[in-house]
Amino acid sequence: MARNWPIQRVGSRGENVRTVQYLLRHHGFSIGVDRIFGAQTQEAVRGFQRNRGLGVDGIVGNQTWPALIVLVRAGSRGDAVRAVQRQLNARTSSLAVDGVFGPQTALAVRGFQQANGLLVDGIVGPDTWYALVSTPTVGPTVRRNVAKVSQAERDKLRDAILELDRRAYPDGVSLWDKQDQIHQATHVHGGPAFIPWHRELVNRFEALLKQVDPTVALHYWDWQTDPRSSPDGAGGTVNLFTTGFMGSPSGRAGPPLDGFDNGGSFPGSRDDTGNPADPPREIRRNIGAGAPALNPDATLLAAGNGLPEAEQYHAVREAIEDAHNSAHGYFGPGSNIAAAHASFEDPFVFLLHSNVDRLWAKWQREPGQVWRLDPARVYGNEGTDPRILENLQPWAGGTGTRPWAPPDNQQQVKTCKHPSIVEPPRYQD
Ligand SMILES: [Cu+2]
Repeated sequence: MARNWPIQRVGSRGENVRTVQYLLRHHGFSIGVDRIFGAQTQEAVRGFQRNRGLGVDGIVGNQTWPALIVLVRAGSRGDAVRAVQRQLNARTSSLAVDGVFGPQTALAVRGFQQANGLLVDGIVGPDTWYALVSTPTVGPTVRRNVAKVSQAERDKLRDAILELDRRAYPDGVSLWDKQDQIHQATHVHGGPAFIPWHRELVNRFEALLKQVDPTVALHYWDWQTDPRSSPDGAGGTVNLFTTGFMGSPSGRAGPPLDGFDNGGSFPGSRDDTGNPADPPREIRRNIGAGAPALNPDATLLAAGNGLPEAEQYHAVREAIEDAHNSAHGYFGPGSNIAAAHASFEDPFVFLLHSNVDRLWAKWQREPGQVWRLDPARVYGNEGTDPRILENLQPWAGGTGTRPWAPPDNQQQVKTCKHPSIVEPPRYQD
């Protein structure tokens, strides 16, 4: 099939220009990398074309792209790897642009290949290069109040969640069922790592959703509102617990989540077999009347006000976790979300946790408090706590959970101080 590589020429700007610049550097041209196709880049392209016996026009199109790209795979190093890392970061990854093709880059390449219908081999050859430079990049998405986004936006989120139960890890556990397995294996609650660990969980979950649909965002439930009549921002209300979105607010969740549980039957359920690939017996809700009785956001965020910087994180993370505990309890006796061991069997828990993360992000971004964006300072006195300094599990491979353990060995080692965790995701109130 004839390919139409995206034409890059004088005046072009953006990620593909940066890719051209990195690849020219790979081929020995000492040029700057600034995403702008100027005279210096043009001169280097002409030089490259001359060396290769191509038509010398200074334009990177169908003739020059295939000559510029090089095979990049595990163990590769240098500017061609940087080009790949930048392209992946322009989508959903947050890789270090270090020019080293390590396990994280490999994982991101595989995710990209899977999302784009390519052979999933972790190797960047002509097909993957072509997809990287020709499929549109979407900018970062913003997590918004799920009652205030459009119905289409909610549909998109629902569909992406449903799709996660149709795709599986190498051990046969679906991307959705894996979430409960992760939570069961770790239970990071009641301590300094509660908030950052759950940020990693939520970020990773959103990255999975983006493999299904790069434009989807993990919107949040504002727990100050009754999810059955949450203000839509336009004078009306939205019921989040319908067959069109998250299922029933009482009894079995049912459609559209009826494929997510075992229909209430114990035999063959995860609860019976202990196999994380089997569905849980049932997803139940028993939501109380009205909205949860919780302190307003402003009160939670002010919990550390007036304390020394080093003591503020402790105060705020406790206030947020307490409110979060009550929000879990709001789903009622016998519900999955109210049960510590079953809460991640119900997808709505991620909308609750997106809200937990929003509050931390909001606190971090308060004006005049830039120290809250600094990994060395944000946790205050708790920054030396072993729970902040240890590697986050199960992704570091320490709990034996696949694919972050043998035989897949896709370990990803990070602590709570990693920039990708301290950096707040984008939220809109
Ligand atoms: Cu929780």
